Amino acid sequence: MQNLLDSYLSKSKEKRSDVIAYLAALDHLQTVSPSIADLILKELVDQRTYLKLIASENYSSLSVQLAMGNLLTDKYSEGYPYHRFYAGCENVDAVEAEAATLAQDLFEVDHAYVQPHSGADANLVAFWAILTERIQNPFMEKLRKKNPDELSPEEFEELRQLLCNQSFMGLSLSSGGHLTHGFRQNVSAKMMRAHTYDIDPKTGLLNYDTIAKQARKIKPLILLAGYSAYPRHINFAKMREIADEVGAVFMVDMAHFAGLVAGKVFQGETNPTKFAHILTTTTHKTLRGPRGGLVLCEESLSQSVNKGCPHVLGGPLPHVMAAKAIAFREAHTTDFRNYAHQIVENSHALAEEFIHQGLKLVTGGTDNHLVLIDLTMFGITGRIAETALRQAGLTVNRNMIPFDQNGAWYTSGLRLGTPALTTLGMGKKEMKEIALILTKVLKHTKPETVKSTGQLSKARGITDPKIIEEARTRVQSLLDQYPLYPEIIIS
Ligand code: DSN
Repeated sequence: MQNLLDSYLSKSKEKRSDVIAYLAALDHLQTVSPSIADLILKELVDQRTYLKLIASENYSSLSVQLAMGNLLTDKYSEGYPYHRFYAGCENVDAVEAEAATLAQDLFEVDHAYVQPHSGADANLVAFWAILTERIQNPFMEKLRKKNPDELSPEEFEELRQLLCNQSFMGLSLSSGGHLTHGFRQNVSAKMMRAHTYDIDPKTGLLNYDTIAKQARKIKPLILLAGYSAYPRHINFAKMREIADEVGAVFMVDMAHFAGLVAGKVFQGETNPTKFAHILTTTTHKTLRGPRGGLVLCEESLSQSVNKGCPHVLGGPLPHVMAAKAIAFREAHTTDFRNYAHQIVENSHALAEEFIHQGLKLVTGGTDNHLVLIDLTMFGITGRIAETALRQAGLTVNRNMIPFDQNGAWYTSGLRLGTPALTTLGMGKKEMKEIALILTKVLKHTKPETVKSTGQLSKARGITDPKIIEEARTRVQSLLDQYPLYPEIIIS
């Protein structure tokens, strides 16, 4: 069994306390559970072996990771700061309050709720708060004055029906929206009446006039903006105007681009915090914190949002809230702002080279951290491309393109993002090289023919092995120049 701390101390001139603590923890885990320690190190090796181009992933700092590995995990703390259902929460109160204050300052909003375990949870908390606070009708006005325990069975049933009958509008999955924005099989489409809006089929862009027309017809309680796979800016000022015109609450899910908001890349009409009544995000994507969620809102929604646990969520994770506080502090620095700007510069560079190579990109380019490649010109599905690229040393994810004929499993697109590689320090030159490697692999990949049917497979492809080998060598050269967590020395 190797001793990671000894290797570091003997091979490195620097003696960083975060590294020492981190490696000592891993060494210890090797003694209590060699299999788990081994899997953690295997994951490190895996992440070091591939170029990570998954748009929703990143590499968090050792400090963020260290903040999660401690006794805070042992504490139950249902409720919210200074209002708990358990005794002995004074320190968790302070942790949560500090994380919330840091988030409020970072995003310049009235209120932050740092408990959600994920972005999907954050969306449920936000939906629930809006349903609780913003349905305008005499029945709800009456109920708001009552203790919920005092509702008669008839009133309770009427309430349930009323909640299910509320409408919201979100971007459709096939146009780049998230599952929780009203995808039929998601709970979001069942707890309310979900209506989705699409991008303009001609331009691939949001058309605010079309969205406004749809909103006037539907008059949703919630107008939701945000995406998982839309490579362009959203004009949040226009979306807010539409919401105001139809009397909707304007909610933004900025899970993908919260780091670009925190890093002041998205300003003016592209900064959602200036226009939304309520915002949600994950904390682990461009924001580069621990895996988790966050709700931000104006004061009038704060009380209901704070009741996220126990009304919507299970017990908070105080150790993760501590790590969120560390990440929000990190995001408050000039370094982080430079990082956020570089993410977008890198994304531009990637897109430019793809276009130069003749590839088709959805919307013809990007304004943010992601690029969506339309693979139809190659005659392969996203699934085939994803597998070929993984063999070549690139981790990407297949994704639907708007109005995709191949559905969500096979898809006709690839979504690439620059947040993780930018964390490693890569810049425009490396993005160009990556675009060249990736294009070459795609050009030399063909679908297999299914013997039994004679049809082209959507799942299996063939790539020239020489091309894979060449790509692997070029990928390795990039990985060698920009190592992941170089302080963790595995012999
Ligand atoms: N799974 C995330 C993504 O990859 O975009 C969204 O939840």
